[in-house]
Amino acid sequence: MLPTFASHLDALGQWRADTDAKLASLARFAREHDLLDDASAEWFEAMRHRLSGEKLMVAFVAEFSRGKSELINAIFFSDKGRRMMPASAGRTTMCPVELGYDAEEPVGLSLLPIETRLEAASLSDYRRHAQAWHWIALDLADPDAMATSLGEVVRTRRVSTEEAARLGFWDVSRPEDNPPLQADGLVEVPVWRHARINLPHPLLKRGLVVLDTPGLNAIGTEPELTLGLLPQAHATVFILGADTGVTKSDLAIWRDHLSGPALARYVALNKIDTLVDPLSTPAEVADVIARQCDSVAQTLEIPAAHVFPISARQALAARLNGDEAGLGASRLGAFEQALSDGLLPRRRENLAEAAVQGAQRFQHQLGRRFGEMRRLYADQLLELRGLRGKSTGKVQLMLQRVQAEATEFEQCTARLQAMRSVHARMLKDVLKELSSDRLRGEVDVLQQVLGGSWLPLGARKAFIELCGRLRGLIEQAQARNDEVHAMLVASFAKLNAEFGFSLVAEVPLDVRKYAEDLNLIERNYVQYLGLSQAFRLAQPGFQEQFRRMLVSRLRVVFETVSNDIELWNKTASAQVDSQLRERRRNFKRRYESLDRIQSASSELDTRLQEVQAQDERVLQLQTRLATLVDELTAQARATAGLGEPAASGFETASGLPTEIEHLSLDLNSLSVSTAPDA
Ligand SMILES: Nc1nc2c(ncn2[C@@H]2O[C@H](COP(=O)(O)OP(=O)(O)OP(=O)(O)O)[C@@H](O)[C@H]2O)c(=O)[nH]1
Ligand SMILES: [Mg+2]
Repeated sequence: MLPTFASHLDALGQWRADTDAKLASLARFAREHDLLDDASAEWFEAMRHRLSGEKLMVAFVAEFSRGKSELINAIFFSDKGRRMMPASAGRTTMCPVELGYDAEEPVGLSLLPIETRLEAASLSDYRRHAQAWHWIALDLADPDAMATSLGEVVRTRRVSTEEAARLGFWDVSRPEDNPPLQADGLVEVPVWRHARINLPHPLLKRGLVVLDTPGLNAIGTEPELTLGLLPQAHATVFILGADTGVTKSDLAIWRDHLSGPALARYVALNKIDTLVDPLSTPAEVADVIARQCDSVAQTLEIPAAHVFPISARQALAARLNGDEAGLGASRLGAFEQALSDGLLPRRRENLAEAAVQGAQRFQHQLGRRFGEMRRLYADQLLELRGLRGKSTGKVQLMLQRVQAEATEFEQCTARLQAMRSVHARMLKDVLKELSSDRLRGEVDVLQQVLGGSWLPLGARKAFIELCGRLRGLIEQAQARNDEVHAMLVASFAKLNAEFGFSLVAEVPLDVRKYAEDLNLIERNYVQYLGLSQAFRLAQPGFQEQFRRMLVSRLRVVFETVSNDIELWNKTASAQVDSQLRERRRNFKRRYESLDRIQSASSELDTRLQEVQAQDERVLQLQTRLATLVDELTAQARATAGLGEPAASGFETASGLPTEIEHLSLDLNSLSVSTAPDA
């Protein structure tokens, strides 16, 4: 019984490997024929890294005991022959649990002690400090032992209310959210702050990262989860219980954490097995389920088709027992299908378009270069043919002419030098305002304005102002890069006219689109600052965490902008370098040809043939390049087994087509331990 989501993710993984192989052939071809400039090499590497390493994060979010962990078991772990994640009555997941696979790290469970909350460092800081984590090896051959180890994620410890308060689990001003006080005056708090499971599960190996969360409305929720992890998930699954319907706290979680427009949201109405009533016919039960879905949809203000009735427990049991009928009754299939359709094709499409567009840009760039080479060969052929039947004196004259031309041409070097230094200076100006120092400075201004008192209203206003200033920085970078573009257009025109170059300025770069990423961060944080939970910002430790987290998220955006700008500018100067090299090579070749012809007139035909052969070789390269790019395009756009992107179905980030792509950058750095420093 092949789980649907699993098999689709597998198909996507295969597609990624195949597409990467095509990209690798293209890169190899370019390198072997000395056609790969630095900027293109960088692009190939980054694209291949994305294809092989990009993560897809699905977060499961809900109030306590709605069945998040059980659903994860049913979708991802039914092959283990038993329940892996603790999900039975009274076994509450106490910390966010991230399941993923990183081949560089050993298989096991890493646990970050809750006491680290007393330090200012953020979760992303800790990701880079292996020694801060408690590590437990997992024995893949022993599912029972593994399940026991995974039981760590529900472990609690009893502490005094003072300590609970320091750790962020107790607040006298919000008694309704506090954990129950026990007879001895102690309260239970989680032992761990965060858990990471590194497991070579086929799906996780394919780049899936699953995030299981503890009930979110609890007082102890990490801001990092709300602000760092959830907004970066490619999809969130919000789970409700058919036995409870939409409770007040379900609704609060939905509004506070899931109403952002950026996430692909899935709503599962779990535990439909509890609606089975021996006194009703199956049709009557189905009707009750349908009516409950309608009412959920109304309350959450989403279309009824977006609510999926399921029974996670029934699905898990059915998969463990190979019970087709039970699996059918659990209705998990339809939900998994929707999850695959809504998520994976879009994922593939984003990657495919990035790969195809990049390859086509590369082809175009080389096409120009090939054109230039062929133009020079044509000139040379003309020159050589003109020598037929001419005296050695004439050849001598020609030699002198080539020499004179070469000398004249070399005058361009001073001009190129001047252009390069102007370009470098302008580029430095563009990048200056995007540095992480500048960014940190801006965030510090926010802190100064607030002066330690992060009252929700003030914080919100100051934060919105900060985002405004940051958007200004991107706008300014855009304007300055436009100036670079104008400078290049003008300089290229002059160089082409005076020195016979055929330089073409790239199409202007657009970094304005990244302001959309800032908007997204702004929306998430503003939402958080407006939350009832913002009271937590009053605690000094959290403030520092908040700041670091903010800086690290903003930095991903700014680094993406800087990288784009650098790559664009590198591509522009690479063109100049390659044409300069080609021209010099050409002078040398012409000179050598004439020189040989001068000493033996029989050489003329040989030289003509040589130049012709060189020209043919360029043609062959061009054909080969076109074939490789076509093959890559065909592979990248092949949808066999992967399905088309869901037409509408979900509220995905369709309004912001580049968003998922950019976000995945942070995801990458999140799930391997190289998250940016704050
Ligand atoms: N009847 C029924 N019970 C279910 C179903 N799914 C989960 N449960 C039960 O509901 C309880 C809570 O499930 P969990 O998966 O632990 O819930 P959770 O959302 O992870 O809860 P927390 O970790 O506390 O946030 C457990 O006893 C499950 O066995 C279901 O489809 N039907
Ligand atoms: Mg759980």
